[in-house]
Amino acid sequence: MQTIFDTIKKVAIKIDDAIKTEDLGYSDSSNSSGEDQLKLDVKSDYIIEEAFKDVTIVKALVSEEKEGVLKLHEDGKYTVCYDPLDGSSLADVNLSVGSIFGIYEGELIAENMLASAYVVYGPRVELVIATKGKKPQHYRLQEDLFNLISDITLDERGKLNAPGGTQQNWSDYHKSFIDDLFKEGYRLRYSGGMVPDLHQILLKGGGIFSYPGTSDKPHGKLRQLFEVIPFAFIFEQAGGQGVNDKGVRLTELIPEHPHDTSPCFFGSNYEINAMKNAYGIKQ
Ligand code: P6P
Repeated sequence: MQTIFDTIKKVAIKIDDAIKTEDLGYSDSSNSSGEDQLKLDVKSDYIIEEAFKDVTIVKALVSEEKEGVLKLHEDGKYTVCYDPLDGSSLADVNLSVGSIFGIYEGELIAENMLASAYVVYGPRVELVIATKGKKPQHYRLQEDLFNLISDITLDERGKLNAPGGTQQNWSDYHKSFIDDLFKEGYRLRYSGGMVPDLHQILLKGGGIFSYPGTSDKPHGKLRQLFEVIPFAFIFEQAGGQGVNDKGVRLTELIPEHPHDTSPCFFGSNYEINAMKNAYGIKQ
């Protein structure tokens, strides 16, 4: 597995360089979800695909930017599912963006995830890696080396509230849940980039990020394989929770299609339990 993490480190340096030096315009293509692709989306996907081609323990790649499965090595053990540049449109207003990786063995279902990782491209390039049974590890790129900064542990209760989705399309009970958190003094921290928004909650001790089912997106917006399950794995390893709108652990999801989405809530225990109460979920 270490070879996979080392490859992610190499990819992170190349994508960070591309963000800083390449054209931020739109390509003439769209991704498998029908979203217009930035040239950076295509370039980041290419960088990752090229980097993993020589990693013989990787059986296949599945990218958020493409349909289907790219078979690499017949005798490989792991499948790497990734979002090459999540929130890429934020790069052209100079906000942080990220890459997300889920490492699976066998069928692409949440319980087969062995590790996940994400990279934040911001004022610094930072990397978080989570493996089963260990606290997530936080690294920072310093002179082309990723140095270990610390393990990540969420407090039982935090102070940050990152409410995603279009507010006019929230359910009444979701709106009152979010409003109640603000009445308790939570601070709004939402950039529109899942990776930096969740990174901030993880590093600042806790809180909650929510992207609920809404009237325009009843199954949420964020993809199970590439975004939701990898972060749920990290939040659970950090002592928090990741659940859907029924209170089901996102690390138990069984995607029917590689691009399935899910309503998602990631946070410390206090906030997730408050969400379950607001959603009428028995605890
Ligand atoms: P909204 C970025 O496009 C993204 O996929 C995530 O990074 C982010 O959390 C979410 O969408 C933002 O969506 O609807 O709040 O703009």
